[in-house]
Amino acid sequence: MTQFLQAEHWPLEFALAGDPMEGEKVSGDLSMVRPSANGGVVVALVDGIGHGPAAAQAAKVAVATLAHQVNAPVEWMLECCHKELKNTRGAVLTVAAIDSSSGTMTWLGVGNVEARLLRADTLRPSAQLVLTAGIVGYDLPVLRPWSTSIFLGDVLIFTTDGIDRQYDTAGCANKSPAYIANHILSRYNKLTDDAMVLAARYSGIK
Ligand SMILES: [Mn+2]
Repeated sequence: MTQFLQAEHWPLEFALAGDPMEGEKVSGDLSMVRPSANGGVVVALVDGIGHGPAAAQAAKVAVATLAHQVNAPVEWMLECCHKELKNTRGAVLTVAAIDSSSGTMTWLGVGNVEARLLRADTLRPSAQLVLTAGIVGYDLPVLRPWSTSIFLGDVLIFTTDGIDRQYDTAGCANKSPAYIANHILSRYNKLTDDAMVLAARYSGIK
């Protein structure tokens, strides 16, 4: 399943590729991309603990909570999710808030939703988010968001743990988000869990 989505006036184009674990009808992996104030955008990928309907329910609660907090600091988003997920299985998630006015991205992850930032300018080093162990809803660690500059054409990639974390992006930096998401899912789906890839290219405010 691959979806390519582009909303007008959003500062990025993005695509999702994902499949539930074999035997499951619903995926416990769920993404959110929403515009925020001043031409910003918030990108998140959530993995409900385990798989199946209870995992999907936890992921839905997290995404709904994030959607209400897109203008808040990312650590506040996580704290709200922690509170709202207490009556669910819990989830792991990574969120990135892009501020187009300053060209800055602030990202934060609890658990193992991996996040990388590939640079359009190959002279700039790629970045990978340092994740903190924990489960949102049960065990929230000390939250340490990181900020980095983001440039036009940079590509943000989020993957849940159904994707081999050693995935290779050689040749991907200049491809479309749909190509990148599909490429990673088709080659690196471990098939032992729900799997989802979110790829987004920062295009700035047009
Ligand atoms: Mn998982």
